[in-house]
Amino acid sequence: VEWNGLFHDQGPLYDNHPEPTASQSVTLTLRTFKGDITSANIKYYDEADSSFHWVAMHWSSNDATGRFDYWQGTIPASASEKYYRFQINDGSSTAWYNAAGISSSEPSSGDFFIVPGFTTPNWMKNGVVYQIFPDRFYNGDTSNDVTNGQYTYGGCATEQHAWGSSVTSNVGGCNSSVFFGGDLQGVIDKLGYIKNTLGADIIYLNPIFKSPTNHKYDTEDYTTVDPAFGTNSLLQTLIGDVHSTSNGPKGYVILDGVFNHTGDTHKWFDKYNWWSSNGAYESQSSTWYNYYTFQQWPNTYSGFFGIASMPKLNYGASGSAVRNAIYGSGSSVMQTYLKAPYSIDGWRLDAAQYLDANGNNGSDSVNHQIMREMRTAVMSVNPNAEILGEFWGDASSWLDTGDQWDGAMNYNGFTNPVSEWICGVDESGNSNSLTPSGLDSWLHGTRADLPTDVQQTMTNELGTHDTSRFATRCGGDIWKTYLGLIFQMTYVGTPTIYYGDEYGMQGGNDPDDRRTFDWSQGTTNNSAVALTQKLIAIRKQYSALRTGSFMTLLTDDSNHIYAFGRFDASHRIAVVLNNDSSSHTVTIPAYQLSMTDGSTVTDALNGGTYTVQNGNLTVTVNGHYGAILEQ
Ligand code: ARE
Ligand code: CA
Repeated sequence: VEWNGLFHDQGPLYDNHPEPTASQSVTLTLRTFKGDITSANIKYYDEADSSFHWVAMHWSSNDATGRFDYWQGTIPASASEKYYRFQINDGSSTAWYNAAGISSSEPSSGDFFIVPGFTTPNWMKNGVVYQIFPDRFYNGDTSNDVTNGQYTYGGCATEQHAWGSSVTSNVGGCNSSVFFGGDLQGVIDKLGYIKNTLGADIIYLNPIFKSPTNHKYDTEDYTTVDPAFGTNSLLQTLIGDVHSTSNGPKGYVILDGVFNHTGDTHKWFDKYNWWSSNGAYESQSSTWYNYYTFQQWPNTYSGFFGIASMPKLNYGASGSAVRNAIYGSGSSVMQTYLKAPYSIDGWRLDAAQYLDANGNNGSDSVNHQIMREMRTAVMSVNPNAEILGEFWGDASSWLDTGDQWDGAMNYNGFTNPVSEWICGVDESGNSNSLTPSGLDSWLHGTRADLPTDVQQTMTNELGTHDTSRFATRCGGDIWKTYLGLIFQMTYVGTPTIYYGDEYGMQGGNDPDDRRTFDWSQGTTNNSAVALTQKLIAIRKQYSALRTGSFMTLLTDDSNHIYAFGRFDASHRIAVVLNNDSSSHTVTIPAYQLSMTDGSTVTDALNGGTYTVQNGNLTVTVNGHYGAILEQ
């Protein structure tokens, strides 16, 4: 069997129902070189009977170039989750093919997934996220700025900023104590920049509820927007403006759900007696005493990473008061903001892996049980909502069964490998480099762990508020930012821009990665912003880049070239990325995308055209740049 001819994935040309209902059968297509094989079978495992089943495939057609055969087989409809692989025979040899790759012996893991009834939101698959750390984005209302001494504790920290002067009213440690006045009015004022100039349509806001720190991961009151950010009614205005089509594309809003812990100033805990009622810290007979885990009351209790200002919530058993308060039916935090008059579109779950019932930072079965209940509660209010988990490793145990999250922040399958390849350091700034072939196998492996519809809603970040800035990891070379942006906007998953990364904002680790946005750069006069605008427009134009198949075309380790295809019924696109500092003339196997000899492609980035010859395309790509060749 010629491995180089084999292809299957759950893109629209190869799988008629990547997200089937329980009553839809799934017809799979497998590609081989023409005449190469004598038979092929689907071997699938069905959770319903915990057994493998075989489906013989039949020849169905040839591709446009005549180089390939398509074989098809159908897995019958049912409600149970299934996993499948292919067995391919040519009379003398057998090959096995699944999501993890091709082998001559049968694999024991890495199969493709079928999860009937599980769908991830189309708007998330098709959108581009813009992530905002509100205190640092834009000060739209100076009347609500934090004033010196508003929160009273020590003082420290200097940070580098483009505007504003820091205010050192300090609760929560040095780095959390400087405020720059950014707010929700500032986001409203800059929606034109986000939606029209850039073309991003999903706003993910870092925490906005009342809290004494600039990052607001230590919630004081889930029911109230922080007064320095605005009011609850201004939040409604913001969401309405994002949803509105009068100022650009219809948009969506995702809020940061910090539910592993509260702040120690929350009334449930009330360490400093800011509230008139008794919190758990103040009295063992407090209504909320069981909301937390005390090893020794009052001063020894479980906190996020042991941080005293972030006492961990104890989720207890099903039906507990904490579960009801956070996601129960009715006026729980999660349901309230999903419903009118707010109608947010999704939650990002902060520190999601740690939600538990014993204060241990992560007790798996309880955690997964909580996540299942949370999904049910969210979907009952808005079945189109996005649940985005924060997890830095392989998040498949929350994603593969379709009953917990829709996607996760893609540190593991995007941020880290891309940073290592382009910048030569990982997301934490440690030296580590990758070759194109190392990069390709990393990306392939992380995709293979996830159902296709999940791959398409993993959020692909160059950086976040928890990592150093991509531009800084890459030594301030703006060309590497260009290459990072081209990669991000053409790869599988929801591109997620951390405010400022679109112009190459610099910054080291937290808190230096939260500098104020330099609005003199927030225009298409900035070359990286102009490129971002163009790339988002290209991504919006071609569904192949969003929900199409992915095929590796070239890994050239000595020239630092990585090329891949994205394609569906409408378009075939070859993306060529050059991570060398000099330009290279690259030949890629266009026939693999069924591009016919004599046909032309156009580089969507610069308008250049090229003709397919002898099955190949030859294109010259600038150093630290890319080509997006479409037909
Ligand atoms: C503050 C200071 C820091 C200081 C820290 C500890 O700013 O300089 O080191 O305190 O004293 C929020 C704020 C932070 C704040 C923190 C504590 O944004 O500024 O730090 O609260 O007060 C792990 C967790 C993951 C977490 C990251 C940061 O698993 O959940 O660490 N991310 C979320 C948010 C954060 C937020 C919190 C959680 C708390 O996104 O912004 O911090 O609500 C590996 C591991 C990961 C680990 C990752 C990073 O990859 O696998 O598990 O993530 O490294 O360390
Ligand atoms: Ca302000």
